Amino acid sequence: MSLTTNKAVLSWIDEMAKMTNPDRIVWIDGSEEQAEALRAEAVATGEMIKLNQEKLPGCYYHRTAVNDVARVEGRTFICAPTKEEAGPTNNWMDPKEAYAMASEIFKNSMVGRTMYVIPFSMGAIGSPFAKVGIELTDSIYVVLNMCIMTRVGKAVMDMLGDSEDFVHGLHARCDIDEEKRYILQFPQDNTIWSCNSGYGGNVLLGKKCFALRIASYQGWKESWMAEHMLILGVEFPSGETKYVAAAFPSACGKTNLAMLIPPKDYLDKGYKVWTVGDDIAWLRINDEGGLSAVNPEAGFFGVAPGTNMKSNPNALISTQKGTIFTNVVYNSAEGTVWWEGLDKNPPKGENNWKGEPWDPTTGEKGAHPNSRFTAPAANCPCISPRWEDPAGVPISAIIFGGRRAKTAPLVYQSRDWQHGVFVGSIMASETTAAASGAVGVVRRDPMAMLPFCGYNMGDYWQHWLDMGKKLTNAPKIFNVNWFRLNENGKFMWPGFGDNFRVLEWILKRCEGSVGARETAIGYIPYAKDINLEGMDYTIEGDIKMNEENLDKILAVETDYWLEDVASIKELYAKFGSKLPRELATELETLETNLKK
Ligand code: SAT
Ligand code: MN
Repeated sequence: MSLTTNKAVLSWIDEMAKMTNPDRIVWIDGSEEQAEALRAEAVATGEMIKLNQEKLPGCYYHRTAVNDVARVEGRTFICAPTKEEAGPTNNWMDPKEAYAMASEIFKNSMVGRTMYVIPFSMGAIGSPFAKVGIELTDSIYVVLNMCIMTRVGKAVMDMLGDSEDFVHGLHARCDIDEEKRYILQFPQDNTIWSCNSGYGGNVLLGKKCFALRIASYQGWKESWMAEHMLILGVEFPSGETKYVAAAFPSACGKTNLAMLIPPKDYLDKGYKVWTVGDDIAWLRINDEGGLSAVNPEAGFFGVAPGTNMKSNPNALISTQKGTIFTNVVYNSAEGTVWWEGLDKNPPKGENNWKGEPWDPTTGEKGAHPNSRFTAPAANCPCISPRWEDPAGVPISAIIFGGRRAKTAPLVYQSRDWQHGVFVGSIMASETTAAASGAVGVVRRDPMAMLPFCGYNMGDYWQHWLDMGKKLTNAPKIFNVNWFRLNENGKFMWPGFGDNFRVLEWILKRCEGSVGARETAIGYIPYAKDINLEGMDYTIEGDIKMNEENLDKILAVETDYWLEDVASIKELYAKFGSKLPRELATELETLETNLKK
């Protein structure tokens, strides 16, 4: 039974079915009955394991193939008409060649299998931000994950009506052959083809493929922005809430920041943090000439290892019902799950994520480092009352960040929007060799969009600059670095809940109620203006966090910055004439300022 009479939809499904040749086609209607039947089927075939329903109601466990545990950037392509449109930071394939090559792989790939048709909305149904996608897949695991991560079912097709404006997503597991694994985005065709994977961002096509790669292209064409950003709200004791959006490369604690719990002193005064989203923000110009943002997703696809009641209780609580766990340790005796960093009691006599016998006392990891939970956002104890607001939330500040051992101060503010775009474009993170005190290998990751920008990043930067010109009430742009190390490789800032103190300074800057020191790189706080009250952090030995030590994390290290300038020049050189002139000017200004 089809959920639509939309001719464009039906003829496309027909065409894809002719190619993949499934035994049957099943529409996903978003009902609990259908989802429950699919769960039962997945359990019967061994695709999923039902967990202890008393301890973890509605929760399931899944293992992927051993060769299929993460996104594959090397096999991800932007299939734009020309290589220049994909730009120097993306893999490119000619669309005709890509379709021809992949058609051979998809051909008859669903013989003996079911093709599920998943109509999904990114953004709350009916919101002016929302966009429709349809994913065809032969994986029940994908169906059930999409039902958590997006809004699925009949209402989506009703919203689409007879429009042709939907993302055409095709996924087939095929043989999970790494050599034939392709994640192909065709931005000009509103199309995504993904084959030979069954894992996360490769196959949950609403997430990185649509909500970032395709949507970033749509945003460029339609004057909005799709960004790799969390969104959170800070509620003040007065009851007023201000929102920020923040972009970080992976492994910088994005989910932790999104669900931050303020230090006790603040909680006692009535401050609170609300989560709107932990990974993706879609931003549009609002009536006030500012930017409003929605989280287009409906769930969290979070990294499990390291998540515990201390590091992120809100995330852990979110996973206690209706959640799918992937590649963590299955505790078969209890019907529960475990991962490194959950607690100090790994189960004994169980198998690791691969399903092999595993002895935790050897130090071998039981869960894959990129093992995940897929949890409904509605489970989150601090989910914002406005997380599904169709109009989005107004953004006061945009925050960029990275993991830098020495170079970046704890926080600085850009001089204006154009400078802020520059600050985003030079974002970088260091490999955690930095943890041993050495400065790690720098990977530049502009706006944390390096693997997610669906078109030429030079055009993307120009789009940021152009958006700024349309904003009369633009968010202020900041950069943070929670990961500054001292000479002995010790973290100089505690991170986690104490990051709230930096958020407070940022929001004070937005309302103009606190001063700052102008430096070569932008505005830096006076140490006295970051509240350290009630903070009890020992950097090392008896060196405690105080104003004097805070000053050290706020210092601009000119030599490191000059090294950075050289590396930024290398990045910019790749773009040739696509590099916006404004960014070249900002880089010159930075260099001149540093050499003064
Ligand atoms: O697998 S996902 O792309 O969804 C998550 C990630 O790798 O950032
Ligand atoms: Mn992400």
